[in-house]
Amino acid sequence: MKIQYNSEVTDALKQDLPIVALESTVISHGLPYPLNIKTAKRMEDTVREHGAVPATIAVLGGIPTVGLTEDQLALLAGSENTRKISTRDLPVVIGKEVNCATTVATTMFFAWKAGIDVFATGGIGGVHRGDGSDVSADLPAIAGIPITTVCAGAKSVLDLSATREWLETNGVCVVGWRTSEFPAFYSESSGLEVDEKVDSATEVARIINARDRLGLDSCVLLTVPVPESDSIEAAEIDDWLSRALQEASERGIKGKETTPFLLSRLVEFSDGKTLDANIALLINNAGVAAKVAVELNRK
Ligand code: PSU
Ligand code: MN
Repeated sequence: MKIQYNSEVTDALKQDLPIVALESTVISHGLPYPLNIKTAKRMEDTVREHGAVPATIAVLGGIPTVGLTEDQLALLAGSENTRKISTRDLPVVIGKEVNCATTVATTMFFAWKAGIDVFATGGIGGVHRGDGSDVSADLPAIAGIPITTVCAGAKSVLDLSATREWLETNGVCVVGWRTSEFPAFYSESSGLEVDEKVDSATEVARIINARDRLGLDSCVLLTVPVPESDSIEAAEIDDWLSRALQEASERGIKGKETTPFLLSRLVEFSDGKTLDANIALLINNAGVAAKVAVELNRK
């Protein structure tokens, strides 16, 4: 498969520098313009400040692209009709000259193909509330692609206990960054547990190296709570969320529209509080991912 790289990532791969993959659906569908481009750049800068190289991933003109130029990033952030692609879309869109934003599932796939071990996102997809048959393709990707994904747990709009259960059944090692609780995206706590609490990047690297020695195919899911100052109480979110879910069902929102719709309604209902939390956790996750990438790269 042909992958194109920007010059920063080309050099990093050649020199075997630590690299952190970043996704693009959060830019095109997760955050409003122009905060999306600002956040994408801040995530990249945060990775650099921690000593690693950022590789934001998308599909441009049908070509998987690992590491975007400034112009490519601006194009994705500013355009209304970028397609959000998950695993099932890959055979259709590759080879077609379309611009696509990659979700957790597809970003993981291209990161792995490019030999990048660490990936940072906001919150993973999971089992939806109400319709338990709506399960994000992020979950099987997490169970089947052996990299490390850094996230703030699964998005609060989901059925978190069903999502947590899915990860357990499918053998995904869920690690908590300085927490014993599975974070709930906008909230630090969910009442659910992680498999192991870790306090340092060294500890995480040991777990990742052991996964590799075991030859396991699953991702190590490193969950990092949203920074305390931006964390929102679960009870507060529940109220906004029931209104958003009600609206989604009245308006017949389905499939891949569901998550972006719910997230944007929550921003309105919360007067921007969920947006601040989302941005804070994205930047924070990028920093933790870079620390892990640097540690893994130490040989
Ligand atoms: N993290 C965020 N905001 C987002 C996403 C992650 O902070 O919008 C995106 C990711 O790309 C994830 C997707 O893969 O939401 C899940 O979409 P769905 O529930 O339709 O599978
Ligand atoms: Mn879905």
